[in-house]
Amino acid sequence: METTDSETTSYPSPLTVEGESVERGTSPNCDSQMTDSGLESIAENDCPVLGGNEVTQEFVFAMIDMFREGKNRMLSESDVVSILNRGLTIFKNEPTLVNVELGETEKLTICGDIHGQFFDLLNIFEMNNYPKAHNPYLFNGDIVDRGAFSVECVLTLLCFKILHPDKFFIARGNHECDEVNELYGFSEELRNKYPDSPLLIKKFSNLFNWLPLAHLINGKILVVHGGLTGKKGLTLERIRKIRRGRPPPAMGEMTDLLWSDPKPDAGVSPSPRGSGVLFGPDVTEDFCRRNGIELIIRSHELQMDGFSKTHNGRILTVFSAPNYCDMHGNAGAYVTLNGSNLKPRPHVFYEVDHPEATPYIS
Ligand SMILES: [Mn+2]
Repeated sequence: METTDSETTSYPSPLTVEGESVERGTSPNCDSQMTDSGLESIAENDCPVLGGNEVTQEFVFAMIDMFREGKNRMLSESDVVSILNRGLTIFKNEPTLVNVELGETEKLTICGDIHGQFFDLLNIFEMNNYPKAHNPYLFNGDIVDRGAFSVECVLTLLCFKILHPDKFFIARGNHECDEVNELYGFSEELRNKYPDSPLLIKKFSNLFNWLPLAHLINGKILVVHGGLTGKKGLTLERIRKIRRGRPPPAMGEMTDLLWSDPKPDAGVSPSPRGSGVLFGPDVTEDFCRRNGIELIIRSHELQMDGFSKTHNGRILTVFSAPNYCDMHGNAGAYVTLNGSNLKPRPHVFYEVDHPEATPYIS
């Protein structure tokens, strides 16, 4: 297996997408006037304003550019609520297990944990191109917590979901949950960035409750944040029937999908994480055989090389937060798949600089 990205990488301006450019504003402050056209206000101010307008590519790239400057400037609370409402409508219409059908020539990029590392997220887009209808992505959970830029990460990914609802996918991770966010940073970051909006965390947590739990690529590859369950006889049908719109309960299949990890020896045992289980290669083999699954792609665990294969090649773990928490020295990886052969190809990358900001390490 190839372990490094040998493709030619290019580093386009964040404001340029395939020849379309977005006007930069010049005003250094955020006291923007709402105008009838969102685009006008983007051009007039450095702070993009959505107002009641549609989320457009111009808006999204102006927002990314504002975030990239790293001066902690934020969208207005009402624009965040508007993005959350639009995202919620889309996710409520998606099933618990989303079918992704890749055509012969279509490529899909799968990313693992991002954990608030916004500048590393942008680096992925610069290496692998920004999300577009013909450049679909699947983010496999744990977008928020730990890193200092979770708000930037989650808003960026939600905007791409709104732009390309059928070609951009987000799965729930164990960190897309308000109880976990209270312990690992996202809630605190939100309080710091929106001190006058104490109810925003509830809006985020409601959206998180509706994120799909898993994706099925061409019927052959299951993508899930954590892993399999300790209960016998798990089927795709049972995953499809898991009720969402709620936080993961203390135990059960929903919780296992988000929290479990593979282990080298056979059988199922309690997880040291306190949630989910550890499952052996026999559990994986049995699940794959009974459900016609060739490969499980999951995330959830730090990988020093960004990815690893285990369980006789049936499990591929991908982790996309390089130098996790600014201290682990690990590489990150993302995986690309082509519809013609569904062979996963890992691309390894390293951390980039980010503005001074301390990760949330409890
Ligand atoms: Mn996780």
